[in-house]
Amino acid sequence: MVNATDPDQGTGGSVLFSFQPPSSFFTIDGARGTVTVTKPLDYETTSAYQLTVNATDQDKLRPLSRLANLAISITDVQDMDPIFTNLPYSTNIEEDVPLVSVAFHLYPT
Ligand SMILES: [Ca+2]
Ligand SMILES: [Ca+2]
Repeated sequence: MVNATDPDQGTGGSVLFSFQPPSSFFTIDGARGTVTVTKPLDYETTSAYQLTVNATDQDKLRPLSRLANLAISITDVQDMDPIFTNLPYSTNIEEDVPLVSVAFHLYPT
């Protein structure tokens, strides 16, 4: 939630928020300043967002505005499966190898 005050009286003291430019992942409630997620977030794709909030008063003749930065960091959650690399795997084994011989080894990285 972002917050702004404007000491002017009437519409010149009434503030509306917007993102500048608009974000495709977040919206801001113009009157309350509440920032909401509108699209699924993915830490593996984007781990942080830099947004610019514009606060504009509602004076009809000479609206005044100011900008502020909003930094949003995404926290990683455990949502990825392990990935095999260097696929496909194959090996040759002679038919008369002793039992318990190592046939193949996979390395976890
Ligand atoms: Ca004002
Ligand atoms: Ca993750």
